[in-house]
Amino acid sequence: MRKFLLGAASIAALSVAANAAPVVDGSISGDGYGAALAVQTVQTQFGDQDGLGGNGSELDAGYATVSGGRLYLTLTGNLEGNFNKLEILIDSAAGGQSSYLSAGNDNTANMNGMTFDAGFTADYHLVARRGNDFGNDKFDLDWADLQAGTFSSYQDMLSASGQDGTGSTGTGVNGSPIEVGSDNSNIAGIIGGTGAANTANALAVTTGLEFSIALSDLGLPAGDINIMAFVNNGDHNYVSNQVLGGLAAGTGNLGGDGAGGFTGTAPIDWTSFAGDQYFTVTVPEPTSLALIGLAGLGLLRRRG
Ligand SMILES: [Ca+2]
Ligand SMILES: [Ca+2]
Ligand SMILES: [Ca+2]
Repeated sequence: MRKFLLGAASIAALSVAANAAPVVDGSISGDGYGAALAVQTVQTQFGDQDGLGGNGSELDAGYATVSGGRLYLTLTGNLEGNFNKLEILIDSAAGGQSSYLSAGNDNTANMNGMTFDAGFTADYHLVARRGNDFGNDKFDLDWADLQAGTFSSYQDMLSASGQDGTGSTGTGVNGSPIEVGSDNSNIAGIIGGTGAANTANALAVTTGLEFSIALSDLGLPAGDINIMAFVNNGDHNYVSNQVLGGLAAGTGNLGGDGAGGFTGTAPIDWTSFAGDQYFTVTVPEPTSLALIGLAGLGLLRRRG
C-alpha cells in the first residue's frame, strides 16, 4: 500500500513536469501538446502556401492542452495575410448557442443562423485576422462572449507590430490577456484542391497560430472544452473548406449557402456535413492530482 502511494506521488510529479505550459510562439515544437486532436481531411480551396509565390490559408491540424489555469490551442497551417478570418468557436460553459448569434463585432452578423453540430453549444468566439493595412502590417483579434452578447476588439496587437510574432491583448470582455503567437512560415502540409488531404503531411506541420486563454474567461470549465475552427473570408460570408474537425474529401468551399455560392450571408448548417466539425480537449482535475501528491509527501516524511 505504501509503495503504491509513493508510486502515485512519483507519477504526480512526472505529470506536473510533462504538463509544463506551452510557449506561445506559433509553434508546437517543444510544447508537449501530445497528439493532434483534429487532423485536416480535405485539401485547401483557399490557396496553398507553397513557397513558390502561392499564398493562402490551410488548417493542417489542431492541438490543445490545459495547463496552469489556461487553455493552450495551436492550429497549424497558414492564414493568408489579406484579413481573411480565422474563426474559433469555443463551447466550454453550460448553455450557449446551438445557432450562432453575433455579439456585434466586425461583420460576424453575416453568420447569424449558423447551426452547430449536435453536442456543441458555442459560448465564446475568437476572430483572428492578419494583413497589410495601407502599408502597416498588423494582426487583430476579437474576443466575444456569445452568451452575454459582448465583445472586445484588439488591433495591431503583436509586440513586433507585424503580421507575425508574439503578443498579448489587453483586457476587456476577457478579464485576462489572451496570448498569441503567429508563425506563417509553413510551405508544406496539405496542398491545394478538394481531394483527400495527406494526413502525414498535415501532421508534419509544426507552425501556425497559437493562443492561450484563461479558463476564468471560458466559464471555468471543469470537463471537456469543445473547439471548432474554420477559415472564412473578410466579411464572414464565404466559408472555406478548411474546417477542424474536417470535412469529407471532395468538399469544396462552402461559401454562403454551403455549396460554394455567394449569398451575402453564411448561415452554414454544420449538421448537414458528415462528422463533428469540432474537437474536444479534456480539462484535467488538478485538485485530485495535488491530493495524491500531498498523500505521497506525507508518507515520505513519516518514512524519513
Ligand atoms: Ca509553442
Ligand atoms: Ca456551451
Ligand atoms: Ca457535422
